[in-house]
Amino acid sequence: THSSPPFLMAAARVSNEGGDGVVRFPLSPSAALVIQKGDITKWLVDSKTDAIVNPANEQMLGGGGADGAIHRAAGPDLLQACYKVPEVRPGVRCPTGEARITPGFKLPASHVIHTVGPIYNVDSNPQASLRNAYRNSLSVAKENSIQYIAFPAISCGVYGYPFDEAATIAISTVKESSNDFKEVHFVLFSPDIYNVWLNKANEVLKD
Ligand code: AR6
Repeated sequence: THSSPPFLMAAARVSNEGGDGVVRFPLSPSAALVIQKGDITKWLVDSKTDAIVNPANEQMLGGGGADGAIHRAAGPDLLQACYKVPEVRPGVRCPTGEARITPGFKLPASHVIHTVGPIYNVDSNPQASLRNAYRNSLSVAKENSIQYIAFPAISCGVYGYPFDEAATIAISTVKESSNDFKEVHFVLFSPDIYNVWLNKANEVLKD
């Protein structure tokens, strides 16, 4: 907005309607991690090499939460594209921890990377599964020459992952692949989760 301090204006390549609290952490001379509040379906960068990550389920045909919002904003073509993703076993297009890419259709983002985080109380190794969801999303992004990518807090809604533990995994995993991207964003809908992520980034990225 017009009232943003100049340093935040410079940091915010994003024009995220309704988004605020944009905080930028430089990871290298050419890469940054950006944490902000907001709705990931509105995330917009001035680039065609961009993607948002959808916290989906293994069936990959939509659902509630962010998944539902992403499908509504993308329009029905997204569901058609999801149907075309081959099943790896009956009813499963994207196993837990893996990732698949589709176009973004009516979304401001050019691509959607669908990933499936663990159901915290069901998965036998939720830490490994959550790390895989972030890692595989980033590697699918890299394979598709994505330079700007936005994540929500995968598994932190319906799937019940504790925020603090999820933040540690999310931020440390992004840090590992920071050289592959210009900007990795976390777009966080819930103020509680935004605060946890910000504190964790200050802790993990301090040096
Ligand atoms: N933008 C950013 N974050 C959002 C948005 C949004 N528009 N809407 C919700 N969130 P969840 P999960 C946050 O439940 O835990 C679906 O039914 C939300 O506040 O969307 O991985 C799928 O189909 C929370 O912090 O995903 C699966 O069945 C975070 O996004 C299942 O839910 C993730 O919450 C996946 O569960």
